[in-house]
Amino acid sequence: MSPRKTIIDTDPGQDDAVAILQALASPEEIDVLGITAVAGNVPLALTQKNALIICELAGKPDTKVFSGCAAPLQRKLVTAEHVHGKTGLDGPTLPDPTMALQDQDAVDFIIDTLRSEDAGTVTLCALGPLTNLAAAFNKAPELVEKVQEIILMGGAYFEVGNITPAAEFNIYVDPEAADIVFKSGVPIVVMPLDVTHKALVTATRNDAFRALGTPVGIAVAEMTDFFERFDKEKYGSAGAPLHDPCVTAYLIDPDLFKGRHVNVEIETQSELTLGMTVADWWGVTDRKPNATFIGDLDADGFFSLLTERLARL
Ligand SMILES: [Ca+2]
Repeated sequence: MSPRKTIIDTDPGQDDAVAILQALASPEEIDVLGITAVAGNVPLALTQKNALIICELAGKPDTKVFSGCAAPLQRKLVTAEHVHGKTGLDGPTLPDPTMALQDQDAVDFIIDTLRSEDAGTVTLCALGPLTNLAAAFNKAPELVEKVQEIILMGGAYFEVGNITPAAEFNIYVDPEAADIVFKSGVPIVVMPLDVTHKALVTATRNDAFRALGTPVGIAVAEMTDFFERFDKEKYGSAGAPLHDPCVTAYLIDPDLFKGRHVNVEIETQSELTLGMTVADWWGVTDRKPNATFIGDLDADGFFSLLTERLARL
């Protein structure tokens, strides 16, 4: 099989960083056409800078990185420095990037790519709020049907919320954008908290990253060390969940994951449950399935794949 042409839309974020590293280390499966930054975990000025830092850490300074939307479609940006630190990449000390952003806007890059590539050959991986994708769909609705698949980290059903009691961060930050994406008709695979909370970096797994002894392995271990203090305190879990790498791992080996094809709707009105992903996991409505909602993964397989790929960089 030839590698899937992929655009990675992202708001790095330590877990975004690990996902980007895994993608750039996996050219047999993933052809990274470009990385589009969006505001989310931290403001856009930092997410785009962090994307450049990660490409340089990966030794892939030729990767095209684009700057996207600085704010959600209709709302004020909510950020998550309480999880990711002031820079979004707190943990390791990484040099400022020397590579530059592309001149083109991220939304226009997504549109131009969909326009120029054959229908059904471009996959969109979304690791942050869905603002850039929704903006592209709003601007060029005729291109929506050309998307092969959207694989996104966002939402939750059984785990419910992490930024509010009802909502997961990426969907909560831009629920109107999420609503557009989930109503788009594009085949969607969702990595909700239900599965990402099972991708836990235990001490043994983090030692395996560190034991790679490479700048990438050590940086990933240090990022995870930083990231996990939040989840250990909040959830009492054995380590940090690697949310976003679930998306890139799915691109490489979908058999690691199990889910159901169900209807997922986004709450955009209620103050109480804004950004909730209402997933019809039990099939109690006759609403049409629009997404494959993942619920479980082979965690050991996931971490051995990730470690093997990071070792290549
Ligand atoms: Ca992210």
